[in-house]
Amino acid sequence: MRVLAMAAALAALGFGLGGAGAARADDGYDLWLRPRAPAGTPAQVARRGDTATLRLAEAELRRALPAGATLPVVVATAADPAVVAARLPLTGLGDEGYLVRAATIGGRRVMLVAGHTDRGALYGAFALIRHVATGGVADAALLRSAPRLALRMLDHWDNLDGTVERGYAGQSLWDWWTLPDFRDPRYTDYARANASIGINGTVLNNVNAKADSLTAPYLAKAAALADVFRPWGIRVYLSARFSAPIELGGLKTADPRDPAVAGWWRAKADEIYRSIPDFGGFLVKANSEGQPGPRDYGANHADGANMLAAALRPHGGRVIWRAFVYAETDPEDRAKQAYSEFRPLDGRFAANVLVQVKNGAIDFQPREPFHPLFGAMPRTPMVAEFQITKEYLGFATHLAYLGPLFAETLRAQTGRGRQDVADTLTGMAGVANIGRDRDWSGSTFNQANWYAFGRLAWDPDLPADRIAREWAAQTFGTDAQVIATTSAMMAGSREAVVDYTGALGLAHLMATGHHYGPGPWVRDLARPEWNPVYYHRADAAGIGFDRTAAGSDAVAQYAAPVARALARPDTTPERELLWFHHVAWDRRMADGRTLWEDLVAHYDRGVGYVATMRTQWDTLRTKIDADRWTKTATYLAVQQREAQWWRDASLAYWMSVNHRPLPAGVVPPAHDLHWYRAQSFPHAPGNPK
Ligand code: GCW
Repeated sequence: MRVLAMAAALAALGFGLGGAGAARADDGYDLWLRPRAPAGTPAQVARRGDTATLRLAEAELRRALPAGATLPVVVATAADPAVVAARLPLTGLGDEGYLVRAATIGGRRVMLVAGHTDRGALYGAFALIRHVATGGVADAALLRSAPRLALRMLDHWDNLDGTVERGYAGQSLWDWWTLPDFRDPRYTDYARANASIGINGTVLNNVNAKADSLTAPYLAKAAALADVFRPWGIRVYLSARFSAPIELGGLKTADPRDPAVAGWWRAKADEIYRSIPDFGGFLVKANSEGQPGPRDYGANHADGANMLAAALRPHGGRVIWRAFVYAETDPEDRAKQAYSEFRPLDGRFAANVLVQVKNGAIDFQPREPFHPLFGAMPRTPMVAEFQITKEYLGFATHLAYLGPLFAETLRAQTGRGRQDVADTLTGMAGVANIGRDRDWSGSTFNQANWYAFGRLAWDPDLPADRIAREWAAQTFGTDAQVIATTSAMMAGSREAVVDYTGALGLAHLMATGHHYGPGPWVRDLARPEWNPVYYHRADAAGIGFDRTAAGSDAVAQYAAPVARALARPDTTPERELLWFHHVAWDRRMADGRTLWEDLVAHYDRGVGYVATMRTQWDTLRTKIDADRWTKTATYLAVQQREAQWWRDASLAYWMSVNHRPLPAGVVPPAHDLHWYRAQSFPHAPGNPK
């Protein structure tokens, strides 16, 4: 007891933190914000101006910067007379950008942390902290940056009963029951973590929304959270259920063209802004997977979005309308449906509507080609939606660093001039991987996905491996071996998941409902596009979905240069081959092997990568605190078992279809296909009924 208390006291004082060596117990709560100034004389930090946000910036710097390591630091906004007098290059920073550099302010040489707004200064403070925590020399700091994307949002799929759809990090962080009275300090810690990576918006509730979240008691709860988040530069948004005028307002219809419906939403918006003056707006999932929407009344998505937008416009709010639509009545290739429905509406949306498009055309698979809507709606502000929570990449247990996945989409060339996907965006939304687990995200390495999402939303050109190293230094300390090893593990970890779940452009091969584990054999679900066999189309001769002109012609949705390349198997990247083409098992691949041999090799490579990560992690045993080391080691063992399961089950199934032997030397699956098909997981997490 005594020893523990002593250790805790020392930890509280900041001993042993942020540096190499000396590992201490750590439950991961501090995320990447661990570096803390050693006890003793605090760094000199002053503030010019007095807003809640500037005070936070000052406190963060004081907390993190080691004394004497820097010039005295001054936090200020650009309009401060002393900053104006210094004539610094502050133009072009916009509302949220920052400049951090040595300057003479009021006759003193200082490290200035400035922005046009106090939010910019706060981001500058976090940038300086990051600079120092990743080994940068404080006095040499010359940091200047403004976010490329205006909206950098987390979408929580949190339900009012505390469950989280596709959440694997425990219950919802929002304790709706004790709100608005109790403002759990975790809400502040959440906002602080988000501000440190530039997140400026959060959607509190699931897109599969209940109308209740728009009732007065729930609005009061949302308002309490908004109060906590505001000084950190974060606005609150709510998912709105389109049929709320019926459920809450007693109207007979939710038809967006009905004046009574529009009036109900106007009054609702007025009510919301009375308690949340900076409310961000509504996120809407309409006419998708059973959610109500304008199509129920013969109206289109623009009619629905514009009606809500009109209610929010007087208050400066926005509608974020999701393009994730596919209808059971539509026999068209699911990958084509969002484009077919939304592309003709370009130019028809009100100015305060943004269309939110998933990174790929199906659904957050381990790999998807970029969504053809990016670049195809030049008159509509677009938000790219990514899934940070790992619904299809191993839940919380698998180590899969998603920086490369995000970057792959953001930097995909749209085929329109030199434009990449990031160039087409106004915002990025990430489906949060945050819950009430002590470590927030279900594992230490999952925290890196939250971190990478924020960093890329700020600057989509940041290299994913640089983000990984930056995260590792702040999370584990600046020991070179730790950074090199963890970032090497992370680098190929997402590709490993692709390899062991289905490479070469395969997708949607998972088991039903909970989406845990393999189910490539599934063919009995009511809607064709819910079945894995719909996606892989494997038979004795070949495998893959023909999306060329001879098939569904989804390739025609891309700009001409991209469409031309994707029209032929030999000019399609092999990693996307089976997404666009149905090809023979015997097809020769670039490396000379047949497609079947190549696919088998990918499965083995994926499993092998996990085995290597375990060995790499073992080398860090003495360098990382026991808590985080042991949990990660255990999860890696789970991942290896499950990667093997994915590989074995998939191979057993493919062999039952193609009747081909495994290439020489390849280890056969441990069980027969029947065994894999018989596995059932009735209580797998993240799948609330
Ligand atoms: O990926 C699917 C998920 C659903 C989710 C839906 C969506 C919120 O399996 O759980 O519902 O996407 O994005 O709307």
